[in-house]
Amino acid sequence: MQKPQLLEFINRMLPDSVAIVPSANEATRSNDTHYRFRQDSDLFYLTGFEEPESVAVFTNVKDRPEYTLFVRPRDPEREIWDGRRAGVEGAVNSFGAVEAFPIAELNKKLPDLLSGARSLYYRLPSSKPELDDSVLNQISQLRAGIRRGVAAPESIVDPAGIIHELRLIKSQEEIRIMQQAADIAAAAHVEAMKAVRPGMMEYELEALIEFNFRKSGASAPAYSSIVGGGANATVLHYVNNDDTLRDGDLVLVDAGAEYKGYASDITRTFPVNGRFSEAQREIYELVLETQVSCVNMAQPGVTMEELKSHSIRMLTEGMVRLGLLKGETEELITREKYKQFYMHGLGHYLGMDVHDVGRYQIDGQPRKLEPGMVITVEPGVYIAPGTKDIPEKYLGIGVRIEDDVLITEGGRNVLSSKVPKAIDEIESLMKSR
Ligand SMILES: [Mn+2]
Repeated sequence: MQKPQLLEFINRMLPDSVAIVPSANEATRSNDTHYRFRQDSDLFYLTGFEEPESVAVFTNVKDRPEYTLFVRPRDPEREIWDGRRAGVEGAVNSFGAVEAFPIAELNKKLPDLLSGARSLYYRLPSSKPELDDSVLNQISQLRAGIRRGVAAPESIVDPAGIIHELRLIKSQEEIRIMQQAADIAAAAHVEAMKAVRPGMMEYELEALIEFNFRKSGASAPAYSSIVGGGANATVLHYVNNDDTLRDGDLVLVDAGAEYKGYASDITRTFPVNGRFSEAQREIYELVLETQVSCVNMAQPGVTMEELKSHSIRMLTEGMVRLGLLKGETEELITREKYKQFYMHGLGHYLGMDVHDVGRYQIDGQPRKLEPGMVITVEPGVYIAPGTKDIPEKYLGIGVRIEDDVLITEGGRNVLSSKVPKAIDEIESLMKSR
């Protein structure tokens, strides 16, 4: 079966062009053991093919759209160790390639594939230096034959220009999968809220969340899960998760699942003992109001920049109100004083990659949101212990709230809405446990 996006990609290629898209490489974890293989998102998007040591070649030469896969051949001996391979037969029968060859034959076939192509789509450098060498070598050989009438590609174009724009706008099928990825993560966050107790370790909560991901069929967390209790929540990339969760502290959980190649990315912050303190409530309400306001603003025509500016304004006003910042809001914004407590962006594109591809600017201007884009909205306030000249009650509080938001014709659809974020909803869920 050929994916619809594969035909769309070939259609958008220049006439008389060839595209070469390689697989990801296996990554060593230590010595002779590997991380679980994850396919290159572009290749997976176009073909659905999930094996390493593969290369897809797309041709649009003389208006003949074709798709050839180079793959690891079947090998009963190796398959005992590493698992089943589709082989050249499977590449044709299950993945819609018009032709397929063993990967070892790629170099031999390159002259045929490239001859007659006026443009070559190839990302330089790719993940495979030896493939870069073969491709460039092949082009120089074709050029050497130009006087004999051989045609060599005149331009080498990064295929990401087409593929990443396609990936940015999600199809109905992709949206369906992303909703499932969000549902899986939302359910895991709910389980974490129900299970957390003072004295638990952060990694126990991490394990519970990731158990729920896998139990629901997710292939893995979409990124390293963050479970930060108390002041650990003020460390943005806290991933060790090896501290004790203490009575009276909040815990920040940033965890998303990868399902059928697509990511979810959800953050919730909730009290370890089930009740927000006054000070925690004040910071949390500020972040929540800002987050809800930004989510409600997200719709076609609005830019990520506008959403971010809106979050900066609301958070800065709130920081003044709470005594975290002193001075005029305008000036605090201009001088970026809010960055002491809100130092990251408001959100990002979400898709196969958790920080998904697609341009944020077009011709130097912020790009407008369009139906089919999925973004995250994730403002936060982080008050590091030891911060001077602020009310002491806020020290060590870190709050972030993050949802996955699909932009629709009429506005938006919050994919991650199945996990509560209002204080009374969180407290009543935690009370019922
Ligand atoms: Mn995120």
